[in-house]
Amino acid sequence: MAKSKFEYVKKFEENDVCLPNCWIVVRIDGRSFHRFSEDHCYSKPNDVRGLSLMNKCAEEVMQQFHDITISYGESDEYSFIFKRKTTQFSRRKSKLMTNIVSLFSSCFVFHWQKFFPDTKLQYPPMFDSRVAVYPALENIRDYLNWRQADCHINNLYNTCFWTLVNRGGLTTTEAEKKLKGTLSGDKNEMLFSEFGINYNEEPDSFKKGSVLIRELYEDEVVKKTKDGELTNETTKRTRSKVVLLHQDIIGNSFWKQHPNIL
Ligand SMILES: Nc1nc2c(ncn2[C@@H]2O[C@H](COP(=O)(O)OP(=O)(O)O)[C@@H](O)[C@H]2O)c(=O)[nH]1
Ligand SMILES: [Mg+2]
Repeated sequence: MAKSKFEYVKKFEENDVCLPNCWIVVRIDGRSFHRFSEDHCYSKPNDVRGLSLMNKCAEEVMQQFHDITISYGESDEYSFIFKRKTTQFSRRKSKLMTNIVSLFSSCFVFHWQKFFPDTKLQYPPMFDSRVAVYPALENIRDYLNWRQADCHINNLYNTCFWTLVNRGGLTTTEAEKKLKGTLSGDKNEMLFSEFGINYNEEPDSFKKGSVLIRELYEDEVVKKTKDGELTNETTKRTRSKVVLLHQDIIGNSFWKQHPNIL
């Protein structure tokens, strides 16, 4: 087809191909979810319905994009890690981040009612997304460590904060003041001595966040003839499914158990 004289405008587009041989991370994050969670009566500090909806959306993203080998979610964010050699969208950053964030957002709305049957969605939620590329195993491991450490720090703080408010009768300002400058040991101690809460016994889904990986399993299927007719013989087929875990990914044991993820 002949090119129009306007075609030159394409040259103004930026080249945004991600560096080769690097892990590509796409992280999405809810916009103003502090307000969104208030407006939709999320329970504090963790709303199981909200977290489960986030996990469902991430699972759908992984079902659509097979080169994502692991995803990690906490609060209103999710990180998706593409394998090093992915050629998805020719590794174009804008294609990767926009397709993932738009699929995630539409799934969030699409599945809302299943997870919040008694709460009307008040307005369309928004998510941002960004891309980072990591060249070394140490860096991508540290990226995931960073997010899981963030989950731990926030969850410990929020558990203390809401226990002081809901059970200790403090105002939010008083609770904030009481927690200012405390270390994690102080917070554990406060929960235990003042409220009899052993932080270690809190659910792993809150303490560790959510990890989605693919697990291989064998499936037996009936063999077909060349013409597509069923026979009496069966054959084994390896398939994969996305599984949800709430485990520590900072230590080495998870990675020893799943050596092919990164
Ligand atoms: N009550 C409640 N709030 C949540 C939950 N998950 C996320 N949030 C809120 O979402 C915010 C997410 O943090 P951040 O992205 O930094 O804030 P944002 O700019 O308001 O989206 C948290 O600070 C909480 O206020 C939840 O399970 N329960
Ligand atoms: Mg947010």
